[in-house]
Amino acid sequence: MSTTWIIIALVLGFVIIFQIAKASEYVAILKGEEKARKETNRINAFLLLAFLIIGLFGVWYCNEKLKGKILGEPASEHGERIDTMIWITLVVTGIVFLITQVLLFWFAYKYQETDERKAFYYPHNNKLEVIWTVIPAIVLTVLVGFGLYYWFQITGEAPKNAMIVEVTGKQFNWEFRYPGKDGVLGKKYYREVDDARGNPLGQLWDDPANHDDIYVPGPEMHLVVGKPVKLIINAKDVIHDVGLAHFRMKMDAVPGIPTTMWFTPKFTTRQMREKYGPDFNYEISCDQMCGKGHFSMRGVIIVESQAEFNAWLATKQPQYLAAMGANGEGVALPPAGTLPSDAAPANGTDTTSAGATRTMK
Ligand SMILES: [Cu+2]
Repeated sequence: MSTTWIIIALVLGFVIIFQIAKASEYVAILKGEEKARKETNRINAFLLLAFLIIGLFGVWYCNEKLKGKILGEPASEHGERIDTMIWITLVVTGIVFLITQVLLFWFAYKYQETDERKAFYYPHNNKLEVIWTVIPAIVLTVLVGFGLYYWFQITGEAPKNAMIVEVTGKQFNWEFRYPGKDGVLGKKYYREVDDARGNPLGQLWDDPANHDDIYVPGPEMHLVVGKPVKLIINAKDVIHDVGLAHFRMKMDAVPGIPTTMWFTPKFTTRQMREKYGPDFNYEISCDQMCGKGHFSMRGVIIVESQAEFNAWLATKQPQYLAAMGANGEGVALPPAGTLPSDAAPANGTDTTSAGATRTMK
């Protein structure tokens, strides 16, 4: 039904425009072709000037209206660099934007047709072509170079003292895993994923590194202020994306390919609330359209002191114990060595982060 209406509207629109064009043609004939053209020219020149003034006012107005409403100050050192790059890019392109737009519209107005002046025919100039090709090329190269330099720092090796948190995306929430006292995440295998048996991440219980790993089902991830954190990112079903707007970080969560990124939170959640109001929360959003519930993949990051973090972690039990409970006393786990922990990744069928956790050891 709505398609029919759209077609009717389009046809009507076409007929109206056609009639207006016809009518203005008759007017031109009545007034005299030459006079009508000059009049249209004058009107167009004036409209272009008006467009310039209203347009520039609009740019200023939007900026004024939205100032301070976007992301606030970056809450990580990486974020500061990202913001610096955005500012440099905005200033450079902003200056070019202003100069070119003002010239374009002002010239169209100023040099409109008059009887006293004839247009100057100037079809080509090699020198000018070279200048306006080479200068933008150099500027863009510098900007991209800056970007690459920072990108390699951000995605490069995390500092030695970094804490590790594993983030797993699934439809539709985030799950977290902390490595426990040994600082090492145990191996996983996707076929072991079994919520009913207390193993939502597919941890391999014959790997002792798993015995102290702490599973946190979300939506809260806890981090320590001033301490670098390395995120090891996984997905269980489709591609998700860990989007940390306040830290200016984002990284895809891909099934079968663990990705990483690291950053250092600069302010605690409490400090940010003092600045931005009591409702402030660091957020994890899913930045990849991942299905019907995509919008609901909101996680919250609590940045706190080391002592607060330790106290929080102390309230959690290793998932190993929960899984043992879920299996029930007397129900034996498969004996060590029978799980496909080591053979599987080598033949390429592994779709967990086992590969990543292994290289970290
Ligand atoms: Cu998602």
